Parts: sequence; C-alpha cells; structure tokens
Amino acid sequence: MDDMVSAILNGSRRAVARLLTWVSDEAPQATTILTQLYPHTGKAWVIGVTGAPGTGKSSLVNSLAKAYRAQGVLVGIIAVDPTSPFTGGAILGDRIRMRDLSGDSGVFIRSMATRGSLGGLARTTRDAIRVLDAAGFDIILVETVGAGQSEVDIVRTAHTTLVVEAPGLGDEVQAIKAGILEIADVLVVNKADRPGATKTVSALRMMLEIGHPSARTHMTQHHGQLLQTEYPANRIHDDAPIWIPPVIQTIATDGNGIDELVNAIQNHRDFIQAQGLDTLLERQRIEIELHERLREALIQRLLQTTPNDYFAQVIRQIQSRQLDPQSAVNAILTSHADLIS
Ligand SMILES: Nc1nc2c(ncn2[C@@H]2O[C@H](COP(=O)(O)OP(=O)(O)OP(=O)(O)O)[C@@H](O)[C@H]2O)c(=O)[nH]1
Ligand SMILES: [Mg+2]
Repeated sequence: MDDMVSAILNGSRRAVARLLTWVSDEAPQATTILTQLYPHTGKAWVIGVTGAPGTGKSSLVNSLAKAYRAQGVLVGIIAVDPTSPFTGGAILGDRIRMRDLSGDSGVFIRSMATRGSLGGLARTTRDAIRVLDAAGFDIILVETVGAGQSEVDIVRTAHTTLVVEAPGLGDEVQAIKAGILEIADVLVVNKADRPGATKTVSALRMMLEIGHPSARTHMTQHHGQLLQTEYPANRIHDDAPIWIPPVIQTIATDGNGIDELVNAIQNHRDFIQAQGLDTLLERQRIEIELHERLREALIQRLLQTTPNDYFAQVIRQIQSRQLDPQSAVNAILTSHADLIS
C-alpha cells in the first residue's frame, strides 16, 4: 500500500491507472490509499466542462488540454458519463475525439461511468480528481453532460465551471430553464462556425449584463446556492467586485478561440484568488461533500442493519393508511421495529 502511495505521488501512470480503477469500482483497498493521499491534494485547479449533449464538450477539452500542454502544464481529464454504463458508446467517441492527446505522457485521460447511484458517481469523481491532484496534474478537466441535479453536483466540485452552448438549438432558453447558467463562471458558445452563433452570444450577454443589479442578483444566487446555512455570505461585500461570466466563442474542432478561453479561465482563477475567495469556496465544497457522504453512509448503514422485508412492510402499511410517511421515518430512526405488525 505504501508503495502504491509513493508511486502515485511520483506520478506513476501505471499506479494512477490502477488506483482510478479501484476508485471507480469502489474497491475497499482504495479507501486507505485515498486517506494517505489526501494531505497531498488541493494543488490542482479543477475545471468543470458541462453543457447539453453534443455541444462540443469533449472537443473543447481536447483543445484546452493541447493549449495547456503547450504551456508545459500537466493535464488530467475525467469524462463523467452517467448515461451509458453498458455500451460505453460515448466513451468510445471521447477516445476518438481525444486521440490527439494519446502518447503525451503529460496528459492522463479517464472515463468514469456510473455503476450504482449518481450520488456514487459524484463521490467517485471527487476521489478520482484527488488521485490526479496528488499525482501532480496541475489542471484537471472534468467533462459532464449538463442534464440534471446530479451533474450539477459533480460540477460543484470544480474551481472554474465552463458551460458550453452551441448555436441554433434554442439552447439559451434551455440553459435558463435548467438553471445551468447559475453555475457558469465562463460561458462558451462553441460551434461558432455555425449559423446563429452571434445571436446566441448576444442572447447570453444580454442575460448576464442587463445592468449590474441583475448581475449582482445572479451572483448572489450562484453563491447563495452553494452556501448552505452555516456560513454567512461574507465574501460579497457591498462594494466588492463581482465576477460577471464572460461569453467566449470557440470552434473547438480547429482551435479557434481557445487562447481566449484559456485567458478567461485564468482571469477567473486570478479573480478568485485575489479576492481570497478560494479558501471560502473550498470550505463550502467540503461542507457539501461532507453532507453528501454522511447522507449516503447513514442510509447505507440503515439498510445494512434492517431486515430485508422491513421496508416492504413499512411501504405496505403506508399504502394502506395504517401509517403515515413521517411517522414511519421516526419509527425507523428510533428503531421501533415493533410498530410493524
Ligand atoms: N462545426 C463544428 N462542429 C463541432 C465543433 N466542436 C465539436 N464539433 C462536432 O460536434 C460533435 C459533438 O462533439 P463532442 O465534442 O463529442 O460533443 P460533446 O458535448 O462532448 O458530446 P457528448 O459528450 O456526447 O454530450 C462532433 O461531431 C464534433 O466533431 C465546432 O466548433 N464546430
Ligand atoms: Mg463528450
């Protein structure tokens, strides 16, 4: 085990590959290694890349990775694929789109598919990020389809979140509906070679820049959502500068606009660090993660210590109006198993 830890810390690709497999299989031997690696994490900058299917996320990740490699930066890539655990179809596609990167030892690519719950996927994604972080990758790109709350949870792990749109699909409306703009630090209008790109850009800009008051509300919501209840929103002083997400046009397939995107990400990183927000944001991420892990562990423990047919009986009683759902929960928590007749 100690060999494994030092191999990871030395950046051994074989060790990283093996540990990432253990992590995504949720193998028990991963736990002790992750414990030993944890003090060595917290150095990488994690960039979440999310957006509707087919908007060009993988192509962007590929171009971004190449740009960072040109600066000599080590790049880890995690493609989270919640949709196709069996066929692995999207993963195969990603391999093809990221093939320019193969053979470069400064890049490590791993796809993660869901095995069990999406909560499990968010957890293993965080662990995978930590493995790459400990192994010395400076930038970690995490691609995920922006489809639901679970994907939003995965994206909340990131330090800078890119939301990718493509012109012509009414995406700007979809994005507003899905609330995905609230998590965007940088908006990317990819496929700028397609008709309607400028229209999409101005629609997004209008939303973000209709005067500073609305931008302020947006940011307050953004961070208000991250903040649970323990911490006051003390980092947004009334006169503190506000980050307004820039809208960047790209053509991922030929690298157009990628330098601007790299700059926008750097600006966001500089802003966060100059404001001293990195420490506060990390505390919020830890709080969210702790709550998620606790919730899962408590349910797991409950399921393990409860007889198999117990829940079936409780459900039957609730359905037949002998028991109401809240009393059932109270009974389960206080182990009043005798309530079940
Ligand atoms: N014309 C044009 N096509 C692009 C551009 N970027 C990506 N594509 C193409 O769009 C298709 C989808 O690209 P991907 O990078 O796989 O998109 P994705 O968002 O990762 O897709 P999923 O992971 O399946 O959600 C591919 O055929 C790409 O070649 C672009 O800037 N312009
Ligand atoms: Mg993709």
